Amino acid sequence: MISTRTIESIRADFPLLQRTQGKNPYIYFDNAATTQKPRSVLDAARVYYETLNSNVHRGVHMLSQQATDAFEESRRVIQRFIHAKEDREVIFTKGTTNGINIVAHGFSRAILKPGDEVLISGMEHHSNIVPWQMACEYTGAVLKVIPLNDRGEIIYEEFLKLLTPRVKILAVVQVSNALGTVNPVKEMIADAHRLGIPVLVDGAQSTQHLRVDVQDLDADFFVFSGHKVFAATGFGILYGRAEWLDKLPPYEGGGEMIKEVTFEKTTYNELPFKFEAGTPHIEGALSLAEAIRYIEGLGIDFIAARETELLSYATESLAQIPEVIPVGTAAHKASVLSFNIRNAHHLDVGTLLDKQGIAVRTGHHCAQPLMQRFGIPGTVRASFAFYNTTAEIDAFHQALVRSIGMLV
Ligand code: C6P
Repeated sequence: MISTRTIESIRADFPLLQRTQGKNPYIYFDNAATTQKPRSVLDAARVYYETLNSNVHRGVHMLSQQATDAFEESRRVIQRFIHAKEDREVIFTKGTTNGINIVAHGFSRAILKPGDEVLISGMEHHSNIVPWQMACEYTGAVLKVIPLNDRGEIIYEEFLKLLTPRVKILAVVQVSNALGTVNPVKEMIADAHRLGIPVLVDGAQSTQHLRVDVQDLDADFFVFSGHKVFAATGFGILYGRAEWLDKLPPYEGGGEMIKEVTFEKTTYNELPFKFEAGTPHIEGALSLAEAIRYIEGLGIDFIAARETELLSYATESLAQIPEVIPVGTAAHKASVLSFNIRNAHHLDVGTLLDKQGIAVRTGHHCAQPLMQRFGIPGTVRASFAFYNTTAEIDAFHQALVRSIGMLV
């Protein structure tokens, strides 16, 4: 726990949080979709273009070398943040979706055979379903799904039953974007490893809320997106244990990922470059490193504690409204409150909240199979970051009551 700063001074770091709608401050409760950026992150991208702009790993000239140093220093900042053993295990990607596709493609080319199984959970985002379905389609492997209970938690006994030597990879989300459920991934990884099964953890919704230590988790792969961690869009991380990354073929061919090219044959570059074809998103890397410095300045434990408080305050607040039907009531949750309003459509609720200056997300949240499990077309989702306040939650409560008055 670090921060002793006031919430007002923290909010002042985020230009977008100064926006208003009409006379009221704008309330941003769509942090699971993307987070707002502190000024230091915005400055990192601007300063890069103003003082360092050049291509990395390519030039002998001063600018290119300085840009390369800053770019590779970002990799080490990210390595330390997620506690990876080596910086070559940190692959720069376009985001979570891209990271999962790189691994699923590698498994479809090098590992999966007909009759093998890929195990995922019933609460996965489409980006941790579709790439595996494609891998199964190409290889004849079979996709298996861990069922959920009515609270939106993995049924652990069912998970253990599905964990057989036929499973060649387990791919599971650490925090569900649609329910907020925090999965016991450390325990799941230990159980999978007892059978020698590698595990990919989708950290898109966990890295910004919880302390991530890939070595302590013993994860084989861990993916997340910069834009959900207060940094730029279009940039993310695939962490992979070096032994695994060495085993998988590259995803894209092109510049940077090669050692030597002839028309007859190409040999591939070492890690991490084997998976980084083409000119990278340089300012994306710099902005993520800056966002991590910002997070570390506040303290990830401070962030986690503050968000736990906000989530329980909001949960209690909505429990006072009889028309609210919560969706996802797991014992262990992070920062996401999904719900429906009895006899109202989630889209109408979201639209009325928007008219009152409150941004929430509505719909299936890119988790259609999960919505099917609950027999609903979608939910209203409020998702919080450390810069949100209980006063905003009070305003949200009042706006929701007004919306319900108009709808039911
Ligand atoms: N969820 C949401 O509003 P990308 O788009 O690659 O940065 O992240 C994909 C992704 C993968 N896994 C989980 C658990 C996610 O939540 C997301 C993105 C956003 O919930 C946009 S759909």
